[in-house]
Amino acid sequence: MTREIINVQVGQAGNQVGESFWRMLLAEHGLDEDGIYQGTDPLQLPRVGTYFDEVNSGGASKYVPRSVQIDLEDGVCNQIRGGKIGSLFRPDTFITGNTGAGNNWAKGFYTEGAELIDPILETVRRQSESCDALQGFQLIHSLGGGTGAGLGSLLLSKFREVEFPDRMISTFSVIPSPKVSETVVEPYNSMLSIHQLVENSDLTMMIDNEALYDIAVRTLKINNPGFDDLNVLVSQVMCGVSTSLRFPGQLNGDLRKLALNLIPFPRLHFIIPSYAPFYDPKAKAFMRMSVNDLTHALFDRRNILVACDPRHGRYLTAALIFRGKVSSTEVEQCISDTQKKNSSQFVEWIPDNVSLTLVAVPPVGQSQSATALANSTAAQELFKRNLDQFATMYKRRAFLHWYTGEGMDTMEFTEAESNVQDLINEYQQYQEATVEDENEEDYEVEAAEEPAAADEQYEEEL
Ligand SMILES: Nc1nc2c(ncn2[C@@H]2O[C@H](COP(=O)(O)OP(=O)(O)OP(=O)(O)O)[C@@H](O)[C@H]2O)c(=O)[nH]1
Ligand SMILES: [Mg+2]
Repeated sequence: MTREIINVQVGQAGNQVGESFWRMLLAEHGLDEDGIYQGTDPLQLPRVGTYFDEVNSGGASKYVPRSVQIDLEDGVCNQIRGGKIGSLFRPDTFITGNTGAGNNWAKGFYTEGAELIDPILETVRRQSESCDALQGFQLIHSLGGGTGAGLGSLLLSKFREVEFPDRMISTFSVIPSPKVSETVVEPYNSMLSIHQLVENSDLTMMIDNEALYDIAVRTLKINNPGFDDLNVLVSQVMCGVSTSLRFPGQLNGDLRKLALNLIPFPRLHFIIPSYAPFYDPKAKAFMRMSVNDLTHALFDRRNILVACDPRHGRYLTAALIFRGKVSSTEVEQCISDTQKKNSSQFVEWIPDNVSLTLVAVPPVGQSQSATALANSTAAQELFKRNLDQFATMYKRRAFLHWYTGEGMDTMEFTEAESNVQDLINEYQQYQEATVEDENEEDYEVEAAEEPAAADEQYEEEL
């Protein structure tokens, strides 16, 4: 049975990335821009229902994105509506305001965004009612602005605490980089968002604009990459990540199974994706890679979507997805070789921590590809980068009045700071942990801490 996912895209980055993702998804499932099936591969339709609703249109089947498009200003959504695939979305799934959140997380979470929450939840509820067996949500948003970050966080908390407490919540979260944007308060918005994601997301795929920018310049040879260029990369990765959810395969067939294999501890659900091949479209020769090359590329820093170095950390778990005609024995051999050669980079206290999915359908225009989802302790580098930028300004309380002006308490900044610091410490603790740990008490402390943290959150809610 196909279990449905509802896509929710919020803010400029959310909607622009989302549009690019939907276009690629159409092509992958053999659907044209009107949602009519034109494909030839019998594997394209059996699980198309993961992301599309099938509706009857004049006797023929039409496939419509199960998606809600949200923004506090209407520019980007209007562009999507008027664009190539604009008429594909249900008109009543666009929800926009006209003020914007002006890069202010507090406006997205507490004021402007909060005013829009009822119609949004109403629309999401309606989408969920037409599902047979909703598995959960996928939120696309940036963490650096006001709407995707603030209103996006508010939505997650409503899903988790009120509307859909037992559904899986996954996010594709675009992390800000000074290479791509110059807004000074981005470290604030992004820290406040991570603070929320720790509690209210089950599985967060981190998409770091810094890494996207480097891949576009270095591998794709684009001198001055724009958002369109970056978003194609994101879509490739999103299609890679969701492959096992959309096509028949043996492993990780839904979000819960995927999360089960990837998340050994509930707070540590921040996934570092990598993908291969990213290729310069002008250099077609690069497109064919051996299984060995693909496997190597997945663990190569240059193919990783987060600007961090996995060699500085250790892999807790990883899920690898290979697409196209590849031999399973060959892939298994390559993975096992990689793990043996770099054994110190994989924690030894989770045996078999790399799972493998093979899907016969390759991406459009390619003969094969590979995606990795890594839960690596190197994620702490990204959080440290953010924490440092945050702390430098927060020490002087710079720009804080914009947030307190929307009724926000500075306590929330302090809490976000210490929550992210705790997260970094947890990654470090598991990075150092061994099978026979001398400090058994550490684990007991850790085990006792988790329910306490949950209590705290519970009290806050009250
Ligand atoms: N990869 C990518 N990043 C984007 C895109 N658009 C914006 N960003 C990044 O997202 C951050 C800004 O957030 P936006 O998504 O523009 O903001 P918003 O959610 O619309 O919120 P407000 O405009 O502040 O109300 C910056 O870090 C930008 O670099 C996009 O299309 N692709
Ligand atoms: Mg905006």
